[in-house]
Amino acid sequence: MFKKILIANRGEIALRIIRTCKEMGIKTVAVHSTVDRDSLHVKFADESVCIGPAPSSESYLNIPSIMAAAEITNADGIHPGYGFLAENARFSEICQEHGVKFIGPNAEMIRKMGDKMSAKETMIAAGVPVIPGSEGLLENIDQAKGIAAKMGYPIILKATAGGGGKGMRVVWKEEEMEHNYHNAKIEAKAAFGNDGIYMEKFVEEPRHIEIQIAGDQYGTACHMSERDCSIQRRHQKLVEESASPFMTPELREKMGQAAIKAASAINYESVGTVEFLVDKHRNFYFMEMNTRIQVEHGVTEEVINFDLIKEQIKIAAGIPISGKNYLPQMHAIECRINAEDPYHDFRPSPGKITVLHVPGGHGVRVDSHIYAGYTIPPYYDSLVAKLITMAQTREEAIDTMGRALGEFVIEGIKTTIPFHQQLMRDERFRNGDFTTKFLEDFHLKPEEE
Ligand code: MV4
Repeated sequence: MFKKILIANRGEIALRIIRTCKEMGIKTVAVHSTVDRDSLHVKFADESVCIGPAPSSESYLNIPSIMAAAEITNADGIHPGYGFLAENARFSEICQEHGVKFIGPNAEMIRKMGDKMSAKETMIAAGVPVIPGSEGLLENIDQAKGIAAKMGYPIILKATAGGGGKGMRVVWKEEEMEHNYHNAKIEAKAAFGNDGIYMEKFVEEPRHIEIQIAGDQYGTACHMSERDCSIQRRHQKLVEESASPFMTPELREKMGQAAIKAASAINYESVGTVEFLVDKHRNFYFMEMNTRIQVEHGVTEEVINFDLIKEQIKIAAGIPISGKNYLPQMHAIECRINAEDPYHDFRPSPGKITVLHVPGGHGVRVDSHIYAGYTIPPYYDSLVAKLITMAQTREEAIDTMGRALGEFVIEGIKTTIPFHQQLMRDERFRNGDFTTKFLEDFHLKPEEE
């Protein structure tokens, strides 16, 4: 087992990892930028190292600085959290070259899933359902028009180096193909330095349902059921839940087995997530695989009563997993509380938290790094807390969420709390009647002051 883990991250996820390390008797090293000097992850870790100035390119993405911090503190493992270096294949490789275990998959696994077209080809070969589309990357506009004519419009153009919604273009009819094709390529080149694009049939009003999986170093893989992440705004998830209100036991079994196939196809080692699009007929299609722990992992932890960070660390240490699959025993919902103003297009609202009251009581979990007097810096993501509630039924979990949101007091900054309060009262949401388009038609009522 590891003796000392360096956490190459900040905020709530750094804290989350430190907590599990403490329970496992593993020492922790926090790294931080100059503006994060007073952060809780620094205070809660056994040791800390400043790795650079505020911009993440010079601190949390600064590989030489992080490797130096691991070396001087004698860390034998590095946990990347999510974001930053979590899916950087080169970083995983560098850790390996320096004899420090990267707590996540190796470079080859990250690369296989990082290129979306090759990931899709791997899935086809493994027998995992994928969205019908081009075989390989598109070569020219005429070829693109030919494939689209055969398949039928609408279609979607996606960057092979993209993911998470970046660099996508929906094309509704042939006249729109030419400029979308060009723009998609230009955008992809600018954003990823790779202009490879491919085509898929556009699935209208799908649900985004993902399966949590784990694989160990000995080829065993299992699934831990689904999370429904359909409540998104501009590809930013705002609410996640498990079980999905759209799920059936049969579909869960089928999607769980498909996710295991996906993980096994690359001999996946660590915890990970296989994302699927699910259409109204409950057909499901592989979208992408995330080779990291995700923001929303907590809802799965609550419904299966299991510490995913502990499992991830154990897998990295070479401990085998049991191989059994996990089914939801509860219902859990997560609301992302961001430092954003939901009344003004969710614009960022960094600044000092003057007053703070955190909700508690039965069925409530709060994962957060904030405290009264803490200043949210403008340099990083706007997540300030993950509020999770759990209960026997979905309806009760929503009611508990409504109650907990009402207790949550964060003064000094704007937050997404009022948005979530209105969402929890929305009839369609309460009925589980939503797709990824839901928030386009959801309009916040004016402020109640
Ligand atoms: C799609 C799609 C419809 N059809 N692919 C968005 C994120 C990226 N992982 C893929 N995405 C989509 N791919 C086909 N063939 C619709 C989306 C999509 C979406 C997916 C999940 C959650 C929210 C979304 C919002 C808009 C579009």
